Order: sequence, then C-alpha cells, then structure tokens
Amino acid sequence: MSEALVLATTTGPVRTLTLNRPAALNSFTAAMHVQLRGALDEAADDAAVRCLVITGAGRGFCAGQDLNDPEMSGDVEDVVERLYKPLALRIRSYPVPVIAMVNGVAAGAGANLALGCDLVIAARSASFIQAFSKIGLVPDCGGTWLLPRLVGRARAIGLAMTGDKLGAEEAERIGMIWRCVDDASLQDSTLALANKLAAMPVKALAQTRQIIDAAMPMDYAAALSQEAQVQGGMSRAGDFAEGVAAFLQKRAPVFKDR
Ligand code: T3D
Repeated sequence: MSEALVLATTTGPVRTLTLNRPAALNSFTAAMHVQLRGALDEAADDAAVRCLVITGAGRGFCAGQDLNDPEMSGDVEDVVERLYKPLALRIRSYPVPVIAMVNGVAAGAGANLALGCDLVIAARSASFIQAFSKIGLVPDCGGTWLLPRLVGRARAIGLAMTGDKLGAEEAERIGMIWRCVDDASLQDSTLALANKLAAMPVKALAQTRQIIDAAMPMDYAAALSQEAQVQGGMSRAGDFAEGVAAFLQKRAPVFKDR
C-alpha cells in the first residue's frame, strides 16, 4: 500500500485533509499532489461534506515544493502548469467553503495554497513566507494574483521580493488572513468556524466566492449585472425557499443544496 501523504478525517459535515510529510514540513512531492487531488475529488463528490479544512501534520503547514523531489530537476513550467495550477483552480472553484488551518510555517507554494482558500485561520506561532525569491523563482500557486488583492501592491511586492517571514498576528493585522488565534485553540476555533459555514447555504457561499473573484476585473455595472444573474439562479434553488420559510416560521433553517 502506498504511503498516506494526505490524511482525510470527517467530523460531522466537515472533512479535514492533512498534508502528511511532517519530516519535510509537508512540502509537495508529485505523489502528494496526486493524493491531495484524489482526496479533494472524493470530498467534493460526497454530498455529506459541507465544509473542507486543509492543514498540515506536525509543526509545519506546508513548505511548498519539495526541493529534493526529482520533479525539481525536470521541466518546472510543466510542474507548475500540471500540478500547482489545477490545485489552485480546484480550491477556488470548490463546491463548499474551504478553510486553511495554518498550524505552522507556510512557505512558497504552501503559503499561496493557504491564501487561495476562502478563509485562513492561523495559529499565533504560524508564519507565511514567500520563499520563492530566495531560490531564484517567482511566486506561483496564485501568489501574483492573490497577494496584491489581499494586501495591496506595496506589501505584495515587499513580501515577494524580500521573502521575509510574516507572523500570523501581522498577517491578520494587514488583512492577509481571516484570523490569528492562540495555538491551543486553533483546532476548536477552526472546527467551530467550519461547522458554522457547513450549516449555512453552502451553494450560495461557493457562488459568493465565484462572483467576488469574477467581479475583480469588472466595472461596477458589469458586477451589478453578474449579481442579478447569479441571484436569479440562487433564488430558484431549494436553499432560498428554505431560508425564507425558516425565517417566516421563526425556526432554524436546514440547508441542503450543494
Ligand atoms: O517544480 C517546482 O519547483 C516549481 C514549484 C515551486 C513552488 C515552490 O513552493 S518554490 C519554494 C520552495 N520552498 C522553499 O523554498 C522553502 C524551503 N524551506 C525553508 O526555507 C525552511 O524549511 C522554512 C523557512 C520553511 C522552515 O525553516 P525551519 O528552520 O523551521 O525548518 P528546517 O530545519 O529548514 O526544515 C525542517 C526539515 O524540513 C528539514 O529537513 P531535515 O534537515 O530535518 O532532514 C528541511 O530540509 C525540510 N524541508 C523544509 N522545507 C523543505 C524541506 N525539504 C524539502 N523541500 C522543502 N521545501
């Protein structure tokens, strides 16, 4: 049997995927990419999963590409195109909300994997490093798109050029991540957030992500038109009827769409 490089656990409606190469700070090999892709597909196909959490085993979240992996000496453009790009796109179009639970250092593609998730919750001891510049590369796994949108051009350029470590507290302060919490409460805080999202109309949450991203290059009128069109679709789905009925009947809603 092949080594479990990605562990999947389920707690109610929440599926947690744990990158599992702790001795190398969960850095990516081609094999780990394949297992992560399989685990993402499996969770997406499981109607009982209503929120996904991605985290790392041991003291790190993910140190990006494994610099010892034989893929490194191959065609790097092909590796990025074939492995990192589909991963980044998959998370950005996932059918349910995706939370990065950053338990430790997130470097290179590992940092941008986290930043591409819908919500990033990090332990106070965790950190983010755009490590690419230190080894003569440029940010990938979505970093060039994500960073300026999250923190503005000045900070994006500063972080990407210096490759300096940014602590979780500062990452929260500058709006790069959703929350920084005490290490001891990371798991509980994440599960509470994941359960909260899982109980919401997750189809509408996934659509919210889609249209916020799509609106980035649009003018105001185009964004308003997009909202009208997608709102029309959402209003015909079951969750809308349930949400309104629950409100009028003064009861808790039970959302099912995905
Ligand atoms: O195909 C392509 O390459 C294109 C794709 C590129 C995407 C990228 O992600 S490029 C960026 C790759 N990542 C890095 O450059 C980060 C390298 N790692 C570090 O700079 C440091 O490890 C950290 C700052 C992340 C953490 O430092 P520290 O002092 O807490 O830990 P450490 O001692 O450096 O690492 C612990 C172990 O993990 C160590 O192994 P050892 O000596 O105990 O056997 C170290 O070699 C290993 N490790 C950490 N990062 C990687 C790694 N092994 C392989 N690849 C890594 N990226």
